[in-house]
Amino acid sequence: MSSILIKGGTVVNADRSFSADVLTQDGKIIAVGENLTAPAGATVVDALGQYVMPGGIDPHTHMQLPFMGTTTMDDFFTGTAAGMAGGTTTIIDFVIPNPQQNIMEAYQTWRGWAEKAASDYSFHMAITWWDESVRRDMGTLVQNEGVNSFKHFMAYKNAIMCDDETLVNSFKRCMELGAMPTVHAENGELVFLLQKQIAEMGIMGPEGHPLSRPPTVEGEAANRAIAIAEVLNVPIYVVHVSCIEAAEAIARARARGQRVYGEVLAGHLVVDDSVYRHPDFATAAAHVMSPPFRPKGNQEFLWRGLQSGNLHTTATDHCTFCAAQKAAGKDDFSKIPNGCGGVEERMAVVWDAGVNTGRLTPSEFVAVTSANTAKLFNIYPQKGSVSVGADADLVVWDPAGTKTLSAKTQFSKGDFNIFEGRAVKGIPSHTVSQGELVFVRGDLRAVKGKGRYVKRAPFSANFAANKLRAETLVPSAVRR
Ligand code: URQ
Ligand code: ZN
Ligand code: ZN
Repeated sequence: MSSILIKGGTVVNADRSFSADVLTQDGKIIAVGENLTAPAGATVVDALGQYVMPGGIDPHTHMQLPFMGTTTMDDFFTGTAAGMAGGTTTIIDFVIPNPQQNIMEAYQTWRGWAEKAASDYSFHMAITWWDESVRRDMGTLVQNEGVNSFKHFMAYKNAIMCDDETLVNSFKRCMELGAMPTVHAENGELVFLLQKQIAEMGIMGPEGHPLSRPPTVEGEAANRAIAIAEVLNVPIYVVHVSCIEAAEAIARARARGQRVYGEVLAGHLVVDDSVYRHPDFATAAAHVMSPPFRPKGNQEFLWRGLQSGNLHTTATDHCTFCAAQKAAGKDDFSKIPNGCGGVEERMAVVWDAGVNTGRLTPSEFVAVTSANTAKLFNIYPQKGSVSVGADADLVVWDPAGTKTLSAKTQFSKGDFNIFEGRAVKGIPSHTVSQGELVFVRGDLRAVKGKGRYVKRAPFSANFAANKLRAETLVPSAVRR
């Protein structure tokens, strides 16, 4: 294994930034400090005028996902390679069993697919149905396989949608296991009805997609999931918060002291719903994802959520379909495969629109692109920190570097870029994954199969308070 000395940079962690060199050896960070010397044979990276940050962690990707009758364009190799080109060195993807499919069988299938990954990866397990076997297997996944988070789609009726019975059973199981429940918060019954009503009005183009999923549909589901978590006294993580209604639901719950966490997609931070009114079907359809891009005003509210600490992580929901795949819905928007890319652009977009505008400090940038995800899914400081003993997953960030984001130059296998034409200032000059240089000023050196599965231990004391919770809920006067 090799050694890398990153000299002359400013180290930025979520808690502080300071001038220091960083030395890696055998895939780990072995020294962080002033005037370090390079051991014989070490590669030296000149980081003068640049930041040295923990490699990005994207908590929400779908590589090689079979969905809506097709499979995403990026597989676990091309998707993780694209991520490394953008400074992301770990992804948390999703195992999504079909309803009635044994979840251990689905888990093994996804583990097989991910063998080709170029960078480290982990999995949230989606709970798409319920019976005693699911309850049992959730325990096996937590205790034996290092899964500590379970996803619940409240949308996608007649496919992977959870009803309240499944939500309640699964959230309760998460509490027992010390695992984090997460939700895709859209009311799937309302979406199903609105899709039919909009079609009956003769609106079949992509402009119908956001009309069938108004912010209230997301706000209702967010409030419902948060209320279920509150009664069961389990934390909850809301993925791809896209609108004011959902962000406010989280802020209200947090103001009451409830442990609720929110994720924001880079796309939802800078793209608005005007994209659905583009005259070109392929362009409008390329932006069909759920929750949809929202009217102007929602984006600034999401930024305020990150700034205020009511929203915690940034992700991409990288789920790339090409124009031919999106054309499945050319006569019916509800048939357009839902999903957009972003794994490569997330960090540059959040830096350019977040740090360059003064919304975020460099440390806050590290928090929302890496450290907070590591903490919420219990892999900190192995990941998400430039510190001795941590994995040598790093990004050397050139704040003066510029780039125009485009499908023409992206490494992703998708044929569209939701950030097309966006000129950004602040880009990765070097990415280090497992102590190896995998990206150097445009030269991507991803190696298929180099990625490792990252186990995530369950939490413990946090969730054992349920007994206390029951006692505080039942006033002493009626307790026997
Ligand atoms: O809903 C998700 O997160 C998956 C199916 C990706 N597609 C999407 O539109 N967000
Ligand atoms: Zn989703
Ligand atoms: Zn997703």
